[in-house]
Amino acid sequence: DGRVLKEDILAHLRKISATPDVRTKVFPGKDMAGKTVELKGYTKHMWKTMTRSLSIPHFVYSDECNVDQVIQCRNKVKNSLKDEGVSLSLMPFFVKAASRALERCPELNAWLNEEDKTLRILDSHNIGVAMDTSEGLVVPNIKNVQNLSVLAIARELNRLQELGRKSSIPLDDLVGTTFTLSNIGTIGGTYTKPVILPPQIIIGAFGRAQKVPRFDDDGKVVPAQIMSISWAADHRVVDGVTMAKFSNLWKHYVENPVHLLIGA
Ligand code: CAO
Repeated sequence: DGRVLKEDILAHLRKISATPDVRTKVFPGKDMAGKTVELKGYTKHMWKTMTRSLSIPHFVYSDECNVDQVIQCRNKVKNSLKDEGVSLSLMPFFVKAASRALERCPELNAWLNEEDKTLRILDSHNIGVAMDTSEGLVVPNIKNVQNLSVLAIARELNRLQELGRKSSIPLDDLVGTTFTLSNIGTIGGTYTKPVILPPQIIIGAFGRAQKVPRFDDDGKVVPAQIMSISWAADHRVVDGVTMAKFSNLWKHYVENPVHLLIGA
């Protein structure tokens, strides 16, 4: 009579578990099957840092950001910069926006000392960029972003990406990070919850920008490039209002990138 009975499900389960195809199915990465892989390099370091992060009470704050203007801005100069050997992506704008927002919220550019229960506020905006390399995840930083133009940040990022490709980022580029950004949107994914890298107290992450319908000021539906942003803050020392204030500032700079092009 069309009903699926318990016996039907059991019969189906017996059938699929007895099918040789299912049991001996070959998955991609077959050569790795049965092998024990030793954790090394960047992955070994990730184990240590992420285990330490587990003890941090994460407060996650998410929003969306319209990246229409910043994309237009980048597209206007992308090709001419390429001729000069500079690859300009969106990331240098995001990094500069973080530095501008930190100028207004200096208490977020800080290291937490858990033993002393003190917060060391830092002058230099050494902004770490999570980077996917053949050796795994690594987070080199761009030093003194507060003194750098968007173009100078792009050059630095290009240098670090080149070193990352060769897995030869020197220690000096890996130490002293005060604030971190992670752009998983280069690969995919709409939302992500980032994990703080102690002793830092904040990390930001971006999803993939996508063209979606939004209302304009006149109530008309218009296409907009929207990117999700998520900030994770150490809730022992950062409250939600401070996080929201910082996020609004960052968003303001990215949505109005002309402000990023004026000054350093
Ligand atoms: N949405 C849509 N497109 C994006 C994007 C986003 N959020 N971010 C970058 N893009 C675009 C870039 O503009 C570029 O476009 P073109 O091909 O038109 O030039 C393209 O994606 C590739 O960018 P890229 O990777 O060359 O450079 P980038 O500066 O944007 O990113 C870096 C640099 C280091 C962030 C990136 O290479 C990377 O490694 N991302 C992965 C980070 C990661 O692993 N995070 C997870 C950490 S937790 O495990």
